[in-house]
Amino acid sequence: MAGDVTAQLANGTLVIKGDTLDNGVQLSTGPNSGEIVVAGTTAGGSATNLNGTANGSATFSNVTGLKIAMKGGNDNVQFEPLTIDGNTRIRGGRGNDTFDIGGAVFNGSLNLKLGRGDDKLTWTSSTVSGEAEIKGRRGSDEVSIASGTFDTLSVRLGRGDDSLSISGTTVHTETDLNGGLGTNTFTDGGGNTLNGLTTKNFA
Ligand SMILES: [Ca+2]
Ligand SMILES: [Ca+2]
Repeated sequence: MAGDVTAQLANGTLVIKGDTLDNGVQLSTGPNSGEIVVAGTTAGGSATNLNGTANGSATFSNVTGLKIAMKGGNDNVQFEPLTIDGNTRIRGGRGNDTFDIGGAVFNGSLNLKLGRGDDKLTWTSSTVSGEAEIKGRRGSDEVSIASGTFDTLSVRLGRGDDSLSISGTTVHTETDLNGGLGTNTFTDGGGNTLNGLTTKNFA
């Protein structure tokens, strides 16, 4: 069972909610300017209902903010190339969640909480214009950032043995990297300009 995900617009904010089962959701650009398509994807071996339709999709326009809460289960959140205007908040919740963010532009702040569980975030060629905050909790989290562009970047990995790798990435003003409790590794893959860099709690 891959559960039910709802996607709806509330006062301009696109609100996507999962349930306690494994959910898969993909966000991409629609055929017309400014459109965002939310689709259910297969997770844990079965289709995810998107607004009641197995691996269905829904298209939204005039989106001025984004909130995603996946709740329990092993969830998968995927961003294809798209632009999100306004602030974005993403909650992985409990379970071992996977986040793939590729070619996304966040015109605003980004607050991404991986939640408990062994979570994996793969960030490629994506930009945040406002403050970017990535937080893990209990569990062994794996965060990989390649070709990112940020104004400020804060990564806090919480409890568990976590790993962070950053390559080809520019942070304009402040970079705060904290592995949290546990035995953590930070890999500088090169090609980075990390202004105002502080690193803490990495072996
Ligand atoms: Ca879920
Ligand atoms: Ca999680």
